[in-house]
Amino acid sequence: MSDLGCRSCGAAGLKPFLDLGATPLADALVTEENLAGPEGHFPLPVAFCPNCSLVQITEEVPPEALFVDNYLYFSSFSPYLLQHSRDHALGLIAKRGLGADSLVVEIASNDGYLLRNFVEAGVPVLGVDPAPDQAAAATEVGVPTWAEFFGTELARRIVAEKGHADVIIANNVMAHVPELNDFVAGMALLVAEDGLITVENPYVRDLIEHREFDTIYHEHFCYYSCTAVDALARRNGLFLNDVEYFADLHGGTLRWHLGPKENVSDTVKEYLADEQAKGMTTFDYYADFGVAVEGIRTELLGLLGSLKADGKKIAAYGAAAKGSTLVNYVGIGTDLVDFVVDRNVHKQGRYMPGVHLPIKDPAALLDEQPDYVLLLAWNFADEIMKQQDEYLRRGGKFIVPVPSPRIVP
Ligand code: JHZ
Repeated sequence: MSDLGCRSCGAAGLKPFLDLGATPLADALVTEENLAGPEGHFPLPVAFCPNCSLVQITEEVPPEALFVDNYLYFSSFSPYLLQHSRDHALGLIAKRGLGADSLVVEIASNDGYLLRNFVEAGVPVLGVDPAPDQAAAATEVGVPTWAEFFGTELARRIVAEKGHADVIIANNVMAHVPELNDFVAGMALLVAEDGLITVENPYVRDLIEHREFDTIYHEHFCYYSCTAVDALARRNGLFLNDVEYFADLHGGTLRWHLGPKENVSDTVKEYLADEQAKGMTTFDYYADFGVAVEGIRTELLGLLGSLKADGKKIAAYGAAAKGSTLVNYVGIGTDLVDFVVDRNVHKQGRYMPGVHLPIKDPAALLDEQPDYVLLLAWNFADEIMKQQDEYLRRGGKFIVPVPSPRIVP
């Protein structure tokens, strides 16, 4: 347990409520040559801050080890995410009247999946992403990208070279930074006086209520409520002015609108009141989560074990980071699951961290027709099931692990 206090407000007295044990780094997929080599395992304890309501992990792996070496997550493998991102970009262009004189900066711009929509419309952009392969892929599709970590120091350099940003977008990255206040203060420095910052992240309410424990891993330092974001923003000279909800994105995502001027919408006020009413600002809301998660482990192990005992063949879908948490925490090795499939060609041919399930092309589902497929990327259930209609038509079934294991259809 860290004795440094809360990552956001600095208060002491964090209250632990879940311990996922020592797990390997979720995206550190193992190559064939390294299978016999040593693999780091790191503790994964989760705590709540009674002062500012931020949920956070209290162990720290250096960000370079998480996002620079061996980081294989490319955003462009989900058509659903691409459409969501395009809608966001086109909406911003229209609503903010963006054009050739504007500047849009995206932090964690990955392979340019989002910024390319602005480029297409003639709006100048800058991507920021420390992952070298993703930054190179973005540059190749015409999205200028600085392969660096974002914070106040980089924000100053961007302002000096390019001016202030009319729009800053930070999707699925505010969870990924250990120095939260420096990150948000950086956005406050970079945004224009009348500019807008949009930040997307999975909602901690959905994590708890839908038992999405597998979205907890070392890359995700924090798990946000509106209450926690509001406090974090204000501390750094920004205001949480609006919020949108996307139920189907990453298990339930919020898009927070932050700005340098206070103009708080009724929707934000309703979310803040609702979080109070639900008890999300108190420890009790989180207290039973560990027991619920242990229940999922027992149930899933029982289900997979009995299917195996009946001679069934089981595979898995999605070499996702969340998949790594799940198979390692539950203890799902090659004795239960033969292989994992994933469309990301960079992941194929490697092995899941820790348990070393081999990763194959999704075509293996039709070639080998396992009886069951454990859906590790459950957040893309609709998309994946549509794509696997032939596997289903031939009698295949999926096992969805959360909120509690169930067989579909
Ligand atoms: P996916 C990611 O986590 C990355 P992960 C990151 N850590 C983050 O913060 C969260 O999202 C929010 C594959 N796939 O995106 C692609 C198919 O094979 O749910 C991915 O490898 N076929 C930054 O890694 C994996 O599944 C498909 O049809 O937990 C999904 O990983 C689709 C749609 C995906 O999240």
